[in-house]
Amino acid sequence: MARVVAVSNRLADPRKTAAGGLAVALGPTLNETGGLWFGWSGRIVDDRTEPAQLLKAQLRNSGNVTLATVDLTQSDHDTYYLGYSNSVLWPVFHYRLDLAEFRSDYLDGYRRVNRQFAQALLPLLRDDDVIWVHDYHLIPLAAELRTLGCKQRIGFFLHIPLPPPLILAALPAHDWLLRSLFAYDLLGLQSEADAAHFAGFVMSEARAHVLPDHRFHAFGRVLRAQAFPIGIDVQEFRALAAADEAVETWRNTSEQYAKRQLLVGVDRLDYSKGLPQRLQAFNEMLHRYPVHRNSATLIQIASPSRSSVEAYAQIRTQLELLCGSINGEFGELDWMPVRYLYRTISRRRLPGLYRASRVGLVTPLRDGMNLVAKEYVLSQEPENPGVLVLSRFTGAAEQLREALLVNPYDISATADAIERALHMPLAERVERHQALLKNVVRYDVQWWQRQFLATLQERAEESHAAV
Ligand code: ADQ
Repeated sequence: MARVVAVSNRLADPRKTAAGGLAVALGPTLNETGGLWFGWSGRIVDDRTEPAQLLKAQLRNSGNVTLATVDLTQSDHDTYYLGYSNSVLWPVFHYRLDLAEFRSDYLDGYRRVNRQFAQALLPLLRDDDVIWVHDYHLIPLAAELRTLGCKQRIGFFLHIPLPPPLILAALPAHDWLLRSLFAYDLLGLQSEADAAHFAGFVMSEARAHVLPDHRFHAFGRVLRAQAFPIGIDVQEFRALAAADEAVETWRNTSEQYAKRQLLVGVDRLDYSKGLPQRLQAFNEMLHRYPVHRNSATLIQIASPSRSSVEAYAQIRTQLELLCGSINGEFGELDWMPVRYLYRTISRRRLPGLYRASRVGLVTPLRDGMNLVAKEYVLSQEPENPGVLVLSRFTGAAEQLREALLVNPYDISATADAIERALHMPLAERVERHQALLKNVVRYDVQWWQRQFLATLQERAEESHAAV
């Protein structure tokens, strides 16, 4: 197999345990192919740093994998990362035009950093590499690489949702972004809904021709675009679940709540995750179903995220107010309905916490996939599983049909679903869980990366054959 080159905004050392995320997904393939992983080092340097220094990647090895990183200047970080990536693309792609800050300096910074990344990556590439670029920070990377003469196969995976055409069309630079995507050979999306939005967008905005096998012809190039729903590393997570820390967390939490019913939410603190609506639904459930007072307890873990972006600071305050008001209204001397933790908890404890919880609440207003939903399912005891309450607006909802699917905007219906989950008879819980588990195990992260890379290589062979 050809050498795989992964590119993402941040990278993690694949050899470090519990690295999670992409490191777990890509680590083995990068290792087997002696691969390269390129991205931002996480360091911010002075604006007066010599351009030549910014274009020279720092290399280090992790097993068979080469990690190549570059620094960002303060102004590049503020415009490319906080600005265009997280204050324009993130809100717009999560259907939140109201939160987007369309500033031309953000777009300039985004273009500049993508160009710099391409210039720093190019000298590290070999002719037969397969390049896999990840996420919204790097949409124009392939176009920049092509301008520099790069002919290798390049695939792109979008981890966040792709909104409907009319929302995308509100982005001031949407035509440029769309053209940039056609510099890739393969575009991977999380869900069929996202893939349909892409098809609608290229047909209306670029008059693309639709070809067989998910391919589109526009701007003189052919791009294959289809859904590759991401999964979790089932083996890794099962090993975490069986290890001491998870078992201990499960025992302690179950003992502590032996007479109560636990609900759990684990999220990055982000406005897309629907946290205020979740708390409102829980509040309404306690109002309308008094039987759950002094019993149903929600542990909500929200890890700090992008706190220097204004919209994130606001959601944090809103959440703290809501938790305080629910606890003030329903709390007793020996019971608080909501335990809210504003922190990241160790990945090693997560399976124990999920397993101790009768209900998993995953209710984003919009989410590309949502891996917490899959982790929750995998952590349950098959003979006595908990119930997943899942927003229909997550990519995961296309696969996890046997969850209790909810519309998180409908507070009252979500409150009813939480009530139903708390009361669900064992036989129904087992039946739903079996179906969910089958899906999570079958479509794991290895399946995802194998499918994507095989499709990317297939495209290459076909186009070579066609020439
Ligand atoms: P995220 O928005 O970060 O990812 P998610 O898919 O839920 O969302 O993944 C989060 C990961 O971080 C999970 O493994 C979870 O266990 C962990 N995590 C979250 N909050 C935590 C906390 N408070 N403490 C400890 N661990 C926590 C983006 C997209 C998603 C898409 C993924 C992968 O927004 O839609 O599913 O990428 O493609």
